[in-house]
Amino acid sequence: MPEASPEQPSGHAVAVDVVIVGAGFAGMYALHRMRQAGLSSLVFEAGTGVGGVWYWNRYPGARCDVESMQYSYSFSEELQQDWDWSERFAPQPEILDYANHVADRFDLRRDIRFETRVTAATFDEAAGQWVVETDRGDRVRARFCIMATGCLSAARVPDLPGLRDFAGDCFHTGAWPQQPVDFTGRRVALIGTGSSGIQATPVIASDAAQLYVFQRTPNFVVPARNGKLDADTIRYWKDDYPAHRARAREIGTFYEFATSGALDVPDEEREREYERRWQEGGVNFVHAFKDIYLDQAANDTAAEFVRARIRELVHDPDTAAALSPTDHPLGSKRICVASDYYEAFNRPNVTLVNLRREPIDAIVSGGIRTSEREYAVDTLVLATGYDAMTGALLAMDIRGRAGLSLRDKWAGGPRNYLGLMVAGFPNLFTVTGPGSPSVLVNMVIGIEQHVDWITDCIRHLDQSGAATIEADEAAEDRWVDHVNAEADLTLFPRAASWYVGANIPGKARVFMPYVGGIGRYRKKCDEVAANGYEGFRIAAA
Ligand code: N01
Repeated sequence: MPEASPEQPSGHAVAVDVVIVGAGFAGMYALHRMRQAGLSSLVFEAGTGVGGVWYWNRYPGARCDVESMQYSYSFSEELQQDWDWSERFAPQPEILDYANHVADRFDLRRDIRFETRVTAATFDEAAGQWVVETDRGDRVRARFCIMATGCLSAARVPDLPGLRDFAGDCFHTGAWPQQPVDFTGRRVALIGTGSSGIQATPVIASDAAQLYVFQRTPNFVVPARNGKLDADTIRYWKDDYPAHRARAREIGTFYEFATSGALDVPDEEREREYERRWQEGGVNFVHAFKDIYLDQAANDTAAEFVRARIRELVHDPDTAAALSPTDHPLGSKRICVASDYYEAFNRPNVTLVNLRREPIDAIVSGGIRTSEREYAVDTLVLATGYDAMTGALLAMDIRGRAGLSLRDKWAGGPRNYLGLMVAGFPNLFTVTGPGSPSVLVNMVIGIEQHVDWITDCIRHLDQSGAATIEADEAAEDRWVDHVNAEADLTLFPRAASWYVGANIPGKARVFMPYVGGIGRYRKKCDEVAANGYEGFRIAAA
């Protein structure tokens, strides 16, 4: 086992047991578990602080759409008892406070190198080590490399003609400045109507002189009905957190999962059920019937319910029609949860620009020119999403055996086993990688499951005197086929979403997350481990 010394000029070790890339929720927990396992570890983080997605996404209105009592670590009973959430859906600053609290409480910062971006990771076959390089000139050797780089962390700035000519301020929601942006009296253009743009719209509208929302594809938006957390809800969770967490490990997020199909019940009953969930708020709406994700006719009933609400909420019929999604099944793009989104379009200072009718010709120094007219703006907000799931990994030059490049291997879409390891890349783990439940479940649960599995795996290798573990190609092929087959049973592949890489020109169209559910997936991972890491090749030094 390499010692955590000598040191580089930066004060960090040149050799450690484990390099972890990223200090978001995954990287922080990985560091904690590696330390517990007695492994020397070093984390590289591009930001100045911990928190990952919650560090970067400081845009106005950013908050989590998983309820706060569920969106937190479960590994420490003291932590989950001590921490107090204030709202049903936690706002970004509070989640970032939580991440900082965890970093302090578990003394994580001393092994995190901030403002340092990993540029390359190369497997040295002779030494059986990864050589990790950074933009600060670090070159660190590690037996294991844990990529905790996040699923939605590579912000995508679209290739809009003239973008560089824009003379005003331009911000991407996923790389928001540390200091709050003051929109008071500003004319603002917001491009993109995914979860980020939809959350930001009403908040920016309340300050800006004028907000133009440039929409290419309308999304389904359900109301959050956010509010202060009441004492009874907090008590419900805290009185028996371990049991609730144990259940969450099987089901993911707590929703009311229905047992009947949408068309199995009379029309009035179906409407009542949608209305009840609409009034309660949150993602629970999509679980009103068991076949909403599976059957187009069932899905149509939910989609039409939402379109009817849009027509009620938005006063101008043309705007309501433009805001109504018709080109993808509800839920096949991540459902958006927001407060006062549709209502914002009734404000005199908010204008929807329908890019299907008037596409953007160019960004000009004073605003945006469409096929119809020029919109004069001072500030541009790009809510244009991410190169999801693979973008952050492929931004690094990762090379496995015989110089095999991950970029080349994944040119036709990500291939791996269990979303955890890639054949040809020994001892390199991906936390919530493509092919795992990841973005389709409460991320913290997915992260804890992966990090626990990785920790057990490394311990197993050390106890058995093994040096490397590597996914077997045949197992990888079978897993990729299984992930695709599961997705094909659902309506997910019918949308041109980031789930399939459709938002990135030239990216292979492959459905990336695993839809089979966290409980089933966990069982599979546990069985693989119990069967001596079936589907992996383990080798001695
Ligand atoms: O990104 P998106 P996001 N010209 O990819 C448009 C999570 N999240 O940051 O659909 C014009 O969903 C694009 O249009 P189109 C959540 O999982 C969670 O909003 O490609 N428009 C789309 O409207 C979410 O799904 C939370 O036609 C362009 C938008 O930009 C994921 O992050 C909050 C364009 C991008 O939407 C990503 O959400 C926030 C162009 N050239 C995010 N390029 C919560 O927990 C792109 N667009 C609540």
